[in-house]
Amino acid sequence: MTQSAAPRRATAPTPGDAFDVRPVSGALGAEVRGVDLNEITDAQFDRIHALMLEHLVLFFPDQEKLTPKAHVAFGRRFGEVEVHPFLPKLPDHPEITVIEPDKGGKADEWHIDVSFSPSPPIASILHLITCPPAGGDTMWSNQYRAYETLSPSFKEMLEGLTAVHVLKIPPVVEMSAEHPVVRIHPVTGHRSLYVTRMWTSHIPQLSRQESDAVLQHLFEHSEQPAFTCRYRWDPHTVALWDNRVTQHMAINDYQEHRRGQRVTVNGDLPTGGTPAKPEYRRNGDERYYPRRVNARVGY
Ligand SMILES: O=C(O)CCC(=O)C(=O)O
Ligand SMILES: [Fe+2]
Repeated sequence: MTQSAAPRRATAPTPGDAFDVRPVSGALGAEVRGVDLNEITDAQFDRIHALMLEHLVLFFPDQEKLTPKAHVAFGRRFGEVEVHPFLPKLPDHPEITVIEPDKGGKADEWHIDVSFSPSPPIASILHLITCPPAGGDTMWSNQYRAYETLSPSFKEMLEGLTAVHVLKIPPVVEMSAEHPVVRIHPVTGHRSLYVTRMWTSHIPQLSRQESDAVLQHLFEHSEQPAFTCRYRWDPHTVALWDNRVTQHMAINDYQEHRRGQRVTVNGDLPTGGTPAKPEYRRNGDERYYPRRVNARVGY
C-alpha cells in the first residue's frame, strides 16, 4: 500500500525534551505525555504543532488541571478561536463548545468539523471530562492516506472538482460552502480527500447520479479501517486534531454520561490543485439540490 505523506513513527526526542510520544495506530494518532497544557512554552507549542502535522491527531492524557481559560489560550496559539454556530457553549466561555449527548453532541457519523463553513476550522481541541467506564471511544481517519490509495486515473478525475457541504437544521441554522474535493494542505503541501458523509451533499460538476455514486465510493473509501485509529478515553484526556486532513466519529455504544469541552480554531480557505471544472447543467436550470438534509436535529 502507498505510504502516507505523514511519517508514522515517533520522532526521536531532542535533548531536554521530556515529551513521550507513542503512536496509537499504524495510520495516524499519537499519545503525548510529559506536557501540562495549562502552561506550555513557545518551544513546547512548536513541538506540539510539528507533532500534530506528523501524526494528525494527538492525545494528551492526565490534563486534570486544564482550565477553560488555558484551553482557549492553547487554541489561540493556533489561530483565531471559533464560536460554534449552534452547539451549546460553556457559560462565560462562548469559545468552548459543550459536547454532551443530551445536548446534541453524539457525533456518531464520520465528519470533518464545520466543513459547511467557507473557512472551516484547521484544528479542534477536545477535552474529555467525563466518559463511560467502557465504550464511547472516538475514531479518526487519515485523509492523506485515503487520497494516496486512489488509482491514478481516479485521482485525475477528481482534480479540480468541488463539493458542496451543507448544514440544515430548520429553522435554527442553514449554512453551506463549496470546497475542493482534493485539498492541498497549506503547511505540508500534500493532497488529501476532503468530503465527508455527514455534510457533503453533491459535486456540482457531475450529474446527480454520478455525484451520488462518486461520493458514496469516496465516503466508504475514506472511512476504511486501515486508515483509522480508535482511541479509548480516560477522563481528562485532551485530543488535538488537524481538521484539514482527518475525519472523525464518536462511537455510540454506551448509555452512561459522557461530557467534553471543545475549542475549535478558525481556518484557512481550502485550496485545490487546479481551477474548478465547469458545472454540469444538462437542462439549463436543472441543478442538483441536496437531497439529504444531512444534519439531524441536535447536531
Ligand atoms: O464526542 C466525541 O468523541 C467527538 C465529538 C466530535 O465530533 C467533536 O468534538 O468534534
Ligand atoms: Fe466533530
